[in-house]
Amino acid sequence: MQDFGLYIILTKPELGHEKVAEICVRMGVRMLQLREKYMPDRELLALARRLRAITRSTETNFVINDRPDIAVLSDADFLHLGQDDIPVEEARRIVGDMKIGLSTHSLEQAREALKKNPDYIGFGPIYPTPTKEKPDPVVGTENLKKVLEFAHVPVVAIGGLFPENISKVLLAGARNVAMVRYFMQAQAVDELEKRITHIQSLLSKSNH
Ligand code: 3NM
Repeated sequence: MQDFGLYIILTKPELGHEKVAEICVRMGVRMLQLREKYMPDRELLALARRLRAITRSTETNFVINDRPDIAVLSDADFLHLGQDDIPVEEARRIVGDMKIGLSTHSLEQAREALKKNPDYIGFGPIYPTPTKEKPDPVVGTENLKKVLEFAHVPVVAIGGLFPENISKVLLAGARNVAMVRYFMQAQAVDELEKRITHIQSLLSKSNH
């Protein structure tokens, strides 16, 4: 799989899930993940299907976090699994050959995860973040560099990323970045569009 650049995670978006998804499609965001840990299952499935409808046949891949069942039922493009979720081998029995991404929070976890042949791995938290309930210890950009050296699939840097601190992450070699608060806290459509454009342009500049 090729690097995909910006990876947007939907967790309680101020603008609403559908609105953010529409904007991501319009702006060519390649990865959009639904991550709502506390939504009742029935509501989550219905939302996942609406987001699938918005992203279907577009450049925007639709990713379901944590839930192989919801990923299959909503016909998602990817399932994303964390360290405490169902192991990838077990998830495979549910999702078949669906693409899978794995979260990792240390060099050791990254090495182990890569043995499972995921389509990409997440690596973080790069910086402290209150977004995750029990965040792992910060990994920092030096460890990110090391993972980028040995990973043979795209690595998504995540955790505490904002425009103010992202240049160090890009200098470390990151080609894919995921951010929750920076996008979810945008209060207006034009503000979200500006934020997406800003990160997309930083990513494309650092690619040269
Ligand atoms: N995963 P924000 S950190 C969902 O370390 C998630 O794998 C992480 O949120 C990891 O951009 C994180 O608001 C939250 O800091 C990132």
